[in-house]
Amino acid sequence: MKKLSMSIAVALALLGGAAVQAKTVKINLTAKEVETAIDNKGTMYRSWTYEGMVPGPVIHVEEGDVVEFTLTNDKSSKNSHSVDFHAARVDVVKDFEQVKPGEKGSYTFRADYPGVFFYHCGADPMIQHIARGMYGAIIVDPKDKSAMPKADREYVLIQSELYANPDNQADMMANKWTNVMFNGGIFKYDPVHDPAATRMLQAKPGERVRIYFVNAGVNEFSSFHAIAGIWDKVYPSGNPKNAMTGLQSYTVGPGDAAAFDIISPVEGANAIVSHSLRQALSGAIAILQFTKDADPKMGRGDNILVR
Ligand SMILES: [Cu+2]
Repeated sequence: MKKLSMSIAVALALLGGAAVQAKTVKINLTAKEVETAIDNKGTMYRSWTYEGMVPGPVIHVEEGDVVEFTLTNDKSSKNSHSVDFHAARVDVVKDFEQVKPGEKGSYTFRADYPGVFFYHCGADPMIQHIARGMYGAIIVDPKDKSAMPKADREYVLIQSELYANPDNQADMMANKWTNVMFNGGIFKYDPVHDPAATRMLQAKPGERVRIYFVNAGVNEFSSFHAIAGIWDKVYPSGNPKNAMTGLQSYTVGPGDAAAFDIISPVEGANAIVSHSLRQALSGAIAILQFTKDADPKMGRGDNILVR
């Protein structure tokens, strides 16, 4: 899998006589129209993507970072594409403008608010560009490292609906989806409902697991719940100042995101679902296995979003 190319330049600025670090982070994404698997059997779907994958790469910056962003639209693309970062405060017309095949577009923003934010294509028709797979998560770590309890493991889950025929925009407008997916796959992390599933989320009992949850939609609200568990903390938009305690479910609308902390006192499984049951039973279930033997690589490094 191609790693997100990201280079970091650190500049020192003198402000009021004190040295203040202003970090500039270069983020590059390439829009590509490719086939991707939408289930554990490998059924292929004509997707529009960032970096050839659904969801797109997880982008990780720190509160206060200046992000210099460039979108390259691959010359093999048949459509214009764009990126709308929900972590940015910019000009929708100039900065979120669509980029033609073979061209590049750039803009700069400062990540002023910590948390987890949706990013997606906003090219016309947006409903189709997102439904085909042009979405991802950007995590803005708080500058104050003590603002949230430290997570032992972190996972990204992005919910989206699957429309059988990606050319049929009318079905998207009429909300005629067939399945709801986490991270672009039907029952991707659920061997209970799909014996072909080989992947699960893992942690040890007692560990704090933080799930960065994004609802890409395009239409459905998610009632995000852990079956056999309780959310120790929920942070709407992932901002530490929004902490709520002891929740069973929390609703995340399309285009929204939140961070969910969970700790299990026992070994065993939790089933992470959208408790809107047509969504869960058509694919939006992920097993979180709590075991003393949890793989130390899971929920860390590149395994925050389990491919
Ligand atoms: Cu697009």
